[in-house]
Amino acid sequence: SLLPVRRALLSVSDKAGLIGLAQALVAQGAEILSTGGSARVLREARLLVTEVSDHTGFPEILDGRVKTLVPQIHGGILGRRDMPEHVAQMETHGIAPIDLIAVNLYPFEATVASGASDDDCIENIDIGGPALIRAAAKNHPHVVVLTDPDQYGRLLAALSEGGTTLETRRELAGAAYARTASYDAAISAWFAEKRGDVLPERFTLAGQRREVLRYGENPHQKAAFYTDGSKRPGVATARQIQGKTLSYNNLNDTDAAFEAVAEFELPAVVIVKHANPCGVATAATFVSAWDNALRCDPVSAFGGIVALNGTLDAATAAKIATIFTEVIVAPDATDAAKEILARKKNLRLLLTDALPDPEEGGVIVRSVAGGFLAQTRDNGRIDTTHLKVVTRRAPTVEEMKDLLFAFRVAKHVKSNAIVYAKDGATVGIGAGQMSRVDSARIAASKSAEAAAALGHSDPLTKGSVVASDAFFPFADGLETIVSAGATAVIQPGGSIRDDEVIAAADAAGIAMVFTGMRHFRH
Ligand code: 93A
Repeated sequence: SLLPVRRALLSVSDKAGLIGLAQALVAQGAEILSTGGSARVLREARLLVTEVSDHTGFPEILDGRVKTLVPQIHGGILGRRDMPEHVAQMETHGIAPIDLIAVNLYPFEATVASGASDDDCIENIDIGGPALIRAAAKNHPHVVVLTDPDQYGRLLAALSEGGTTLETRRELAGAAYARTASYDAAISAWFAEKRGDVLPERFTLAGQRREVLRYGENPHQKAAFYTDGSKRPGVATARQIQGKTLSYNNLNDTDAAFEAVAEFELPAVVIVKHANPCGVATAATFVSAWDNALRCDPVSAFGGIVALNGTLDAATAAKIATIFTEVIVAPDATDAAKEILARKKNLRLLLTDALPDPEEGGVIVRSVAGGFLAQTRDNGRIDTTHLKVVTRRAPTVEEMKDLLFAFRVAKHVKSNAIVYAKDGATVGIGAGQMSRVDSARIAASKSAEAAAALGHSDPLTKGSVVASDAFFPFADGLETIVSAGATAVIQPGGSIRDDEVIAAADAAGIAMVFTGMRHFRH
C-alpha cells in the first residue's frame, strides 16, 4: 500500500534540492519540521515550516549539538503505527508521528579533505543526523528516509502517484545504513590516521558506487566502480572528454599506466597492455617519447592504454591516433590535440589536471579467500645515493641514467620483471613470468623481433642496461642479459648467490649496482 506523508522532518547540511522537496511535500499536505539552518532556507523560500524547537518546546542547545535528540522527535520516528500500545503511548506523551525524514550529515569527509583543524573535524562529526537516519531506516514500514539529494527526484515521483511503496522504503533504508556505516568508517579512519596507525585493528572499506560497469574482467562477471573520496589524481578523479564508457579492464589498465608515468620528471609516455607496460620512454618532447615507447613492442601496443605525464599536444595526439588505442590519460591536452582525437569517436580521453605523487603514502588492498590483504603503497624510489656499485666496472653516466629509468619502470611491471632500456626508453620488457630467467629471455627475444620488424640488424637490447625488480637467484639470468648485449644491470641484491652473480658480471665486463630495494608487484 502507498504511504502518504503527513509530517516530514528536513534537516540537511547540503541544502541542494531542499526547497523543491519541501514544496512537493507541502503541496501534498504535509507539515514540515526543520532545524535552524534548513528552516531558514525554507522560510526564505516562503514555505511554512515549524522549527523542531517550537515543535518540541525544547530549544537547540550546546551550539546545536543537541537539536533533534529528543523523545518527541525520535518517538515520532520510531513509534509503530501498527501497534495500539505504541500509538497510545505516543498520544499520552504528545508525540506526533513523523512519516519522512530527509537528513544529510555534517560534511565530515569534506572537512577532513579540506585540511581543517582537528577541532573543526570533530565538530563536523554528526551525532543527531545518524541517529535520525538509523531510526527512520529501522521503522521503514512506516517512515521514508532520504539521505542524499539524488534521492529526492525518486520520492517526488512516488508522491505524485500517492506515496511510497514498502519496496522503495526498504531500499532507501538499506542505502541509509550504508551511508551511516561509511560515515563512521571515515571517522574511524581519521582517528587511526591521527595516531599514525595506517593498518588499524578494524579496517572498514568504504566506497561510493560511481558507476555500474557493463561487466568485470570477463563478460560473465558483474562489476562496479567505487570511489573512496581520496583526491589522488587518476582514474577516479579524471574527466572523460570523449569516447565510449570505460570498462573494468580499461580502468584497471589506465590506473597502472598513469601511476607508472607519474614516476618520471621528463616528458614521458607509458603504453600499457593487461596492466603491464609494453613501452615506456622519456624524451625532450612527447612526440619523441611516444615514438620511442612504441618502438619497444609495437605489436602489443595495439589496443593499449597510453599515459602521458604532461599536456598532450597535437603532434603526439596525431601519432597516437594512427594506432588503435583504447584510452589516453594525461593531466591535460591542448585544444588542437582534442580536435584531432575527436575524430576517433570510440577513443577515450581522460584528463586529470594533475599527476599523482609517487612518494605519497596510503594503503592498498586486495581480496583473498576469507578476507583481504592490506599494505602501504609501494612509494619507494631509488636515486643514485642509494646505489652500491658491486662490480669492478662502475656504470658510465649514460648507463646510470638508464639504470635509474629502467628500475622505475620495473617497479610497475608484474614480477618477475626484467626491463631492458637504452637512451631513456625501454627496448625489451619481460613481465609476469614464474622464473626470472624466462623474463630475461622473453624480453630479449621480443626485442629482437621488434628490431627485425624495423629492419635493424642488431637487436635493440645491444648496448642496453637492465633492471630486475628483485635479485637474481642464480647467475643464469644475468648470463641471459649479457648474451642479449646488455652492458649494465640494476637490481636489489641480497641473494645468497650474489657472489656468483657478481662474478658472472665481472667476467662479462659489465657494470652492476645494487639498490637494496625490491619492487615486487603481483
Ligand atoms: O549536532 S548534531 O549532532 N545534533 C543534533 O541533534 C542534530 N540534529 C540534526 N547534528 C544534528 N543534525 C544535523 O544538523 C543534520 O544531520 C544536518 O546535517 C544538520 C542540519 O542543521 P541545520 O538545519 O541547522 O543546517
